[in-house]
Amino acid sequence: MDILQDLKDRGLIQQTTDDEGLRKHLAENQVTLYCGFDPTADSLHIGHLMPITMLKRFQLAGHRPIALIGGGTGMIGDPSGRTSERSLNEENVVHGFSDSIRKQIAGILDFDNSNNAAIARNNHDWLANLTFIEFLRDVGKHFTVNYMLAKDAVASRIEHGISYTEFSYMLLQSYDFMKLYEEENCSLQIGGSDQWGNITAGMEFIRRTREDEEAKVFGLTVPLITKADGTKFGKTAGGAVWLDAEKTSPYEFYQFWYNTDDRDVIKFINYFTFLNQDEISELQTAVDENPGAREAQKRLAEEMTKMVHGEASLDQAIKISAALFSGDVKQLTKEEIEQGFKDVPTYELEKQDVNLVDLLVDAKISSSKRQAREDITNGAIYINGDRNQDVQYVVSAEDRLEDTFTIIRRGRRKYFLVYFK
Ligand code: 383
Repeated sequence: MDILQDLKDRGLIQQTTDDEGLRKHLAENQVTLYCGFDPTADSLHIGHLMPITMLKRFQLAGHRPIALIGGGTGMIGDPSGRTSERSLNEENVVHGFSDSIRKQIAGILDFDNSNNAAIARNNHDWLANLTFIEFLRDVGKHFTVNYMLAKDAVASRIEHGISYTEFSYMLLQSYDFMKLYEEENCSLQIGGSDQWGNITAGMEFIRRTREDEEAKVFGLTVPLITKADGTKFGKTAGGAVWLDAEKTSPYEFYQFWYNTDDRDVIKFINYFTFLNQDEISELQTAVDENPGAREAQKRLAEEMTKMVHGEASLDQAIKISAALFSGDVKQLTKEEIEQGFKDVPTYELEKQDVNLVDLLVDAKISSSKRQAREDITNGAIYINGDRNQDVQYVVSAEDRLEDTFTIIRRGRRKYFLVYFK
C-alpha cells in the first residue's frame, strides 16, 4: 500500500520536502515520525485532530509515531501563524497542561501495539537542561539571523515586533528534530502548514550537524482547513471545540460535526475519518441524492465522537439528539439533560408549585400573560414533551424530571429549561 498516495487522495497533503524521496523512504522502511503539540491550554482542540489522525494513519500503515509534548517549547511560545506575542504560563501550569494533552493523545494512538507502538516524548526532558552557552554554541551557531528573519513566522512579525524569546523558538524545534533523529531514529516531522518553517529549519540543522552520514530526513504538512461558507473551521458561537468532555460535551461535539455543511462534509470525512474510498463514495451519493437525510453528517459525527469520546458517550449523544429532535425528552437522565440543554435559555427557581402562565412569563418564554394564555390555548406549549393546553395548569413536583428539571418547549423547536434548585 502506498500511504502517501492514500493521503493525497484524501487531500491530506499540503506539502512535502521531497515527494519521491519520501515515497521511497516509506516504502522501504518502517519510518519513525513525529508531530509536536505545545501545552498552551489544558486541552487540545479539533484543530489538532488532523495531525493526530495523521500520525494514526502512518501507524496503521506500519510506521511508528511519536507524539512530542512541548513541555519545553510551551514555556517559550511559537510565533508561527500568530500576529501577536503570547503571554507566558508558569512552569507548573505548563506541566499540568502537558499531562492532560498526553492523555488525550494516548486515547487516539495505539501505545500498546507490539510492532510499532506509538510513544510520547516531552521536550522539557532535554530543553530544560540545556545551558545557554551550550545552546548558543551548538545550535545558534548553525543558523544565520538572515535565515531566521526570512521565515514567515518571523518576517510577518517584524513590523510590529517580536521578542527575542519567540524569535528563538524555531531553534528549539530544530533541536528537537535532531534529538529525535538521534535517539529515536525519527526521520519525518509532520505538522500543519503553519509549521513548515520550523520543520524545514530542523531539517537544515540536522543536515549541517551531521554532514558525515548524509542524513535522510523529511517534512510533511497537512493543509489548513477551509469551509465553503468562508467562516473559520473549528469555531462555534461558544468558542473553540475542545477534545476535553468537560469543556465541550460529547453531545456538543457530536452536534458540531453533525452541523457540517453539505459542501464540506465529504471533504471532512476524508480528512478526519478512517472510512475507505468505497464507503466515502456511497456517502457522496447520499449527499447528492438525499441531502435532507444528512446521512454523511451523521456518519461523520458518529466516527468523530466515537474516536474522541468512546462508544458510550456517542450513544448518549445520539440519544440526546434524538430526544431533542422528537421532543420526547422524558427518558433523559440528569447528566444527559445537562449536556443537551447547556446552551438553552435556563430559568432557575426554588422547588415549588408554580402556575404555568406565570412561569411562562417569568422565564421569558412568552412575552406577557396574555401571550402565555394564547400560546397555551394554541397548543404551542409542551411540558417535558407533552402538549399542555390548560391555562389553569400548575407545574408541580410531578413535572420535574429527576426532581430538578422541567423542559418547556414552545412551538416546534424552541426549548427552555426550568431548573428547580
Ligand atoms: C513543538 C516542538 C516540536 C515540534 C512541534 C512543536 C509544536 C509546534 C506548534 N504546534 C501547534 C500547537 O502546538 O506550535 N511548534 O498547537 C499545532 N500542532 C498541530 C499542527 C498544527 C499546529 O500541535 O498545525 C495544528 O496541530 O502542527 O498549529 O519539536
